[in-house]
Amino acid sequence: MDIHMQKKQQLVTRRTAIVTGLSALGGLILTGCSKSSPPTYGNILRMGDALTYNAQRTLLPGQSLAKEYSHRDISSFPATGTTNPGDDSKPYFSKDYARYHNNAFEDWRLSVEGRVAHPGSYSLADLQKFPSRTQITRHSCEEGWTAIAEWTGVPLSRVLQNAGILSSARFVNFYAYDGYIDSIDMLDAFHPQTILAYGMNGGNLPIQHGAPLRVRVERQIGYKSVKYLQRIVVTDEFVDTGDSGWAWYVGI
Ligand SMILES: Nc1nc2c(c(=O)[nH]1)N[C@H]1C(S)=C(S)[C@@H](COP(=O)(O)O)O[C@H]1N2
Ligand SMILES: [Mo]
Repeated sequence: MDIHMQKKQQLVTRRTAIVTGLSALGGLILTGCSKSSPPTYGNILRMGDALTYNAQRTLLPGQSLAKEYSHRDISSFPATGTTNPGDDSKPYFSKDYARYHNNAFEDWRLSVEGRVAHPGSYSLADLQKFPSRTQITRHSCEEGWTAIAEWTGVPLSRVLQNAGILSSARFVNFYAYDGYIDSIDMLDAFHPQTILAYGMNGGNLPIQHGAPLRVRVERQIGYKSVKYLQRIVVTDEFVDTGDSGWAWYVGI
């Protein structure tokens, strides 16, 4: 079963649990949620959800860092969900990805679009020209395992600033070659440990971990760290990306 099927199956049970929980609270009405609010399902709306980049900017310097580890803490690291979008025996097969893969990602480019003054695309070499950040962090998967690795990449904030992010921006959506989509708010997007990673444990990012580029969102659970990045779209509206039965905000 592929990750999307797994997500769908699990979300049915989760949604039932959530709705049951909400009814127990006394008939909260879910349909009151507007399209531009993320599905927090009756939790208090976090500040980051409601404010624009402009408003969030003053909060950015005060953000706490996820714990960083040392080299001797690095562990074995399972690969989950999609492990190679270039595998034509899989339902998530991407012809484009297979082509880039066969060409060592030489002509691969990351597209940055939406609420930015200068939409454009970046090759791996372009991204590697920005100052890099390396961090050893613990990944927590919702399936119950954790693992520690070293990640190297460009802070997402650098790329967004380079693209001229508009002050009305509120969310950053990630689109991957296997059809996977997820999004974060500006507090996470500009968090110093949120990086577009092209390196893992001192080498290139391996295929099974999202080559050539994945996100690392270190204060959120594993499924926010989208692998096989294709497009980044900045929006001023919350876009329901379809897996809405899963908690959108999953801080750890
Ligand atoms: N494109 C894409 N990104 C993804 C996934 C996926 O299936 N496809 N799985 C997510 C989940 S549930 C986890 S736990 C991590 C797994 O990363 P890993 O395979 O490097 O361990 O990637 C996340 N990002
Ligand atoms: Mo996961």
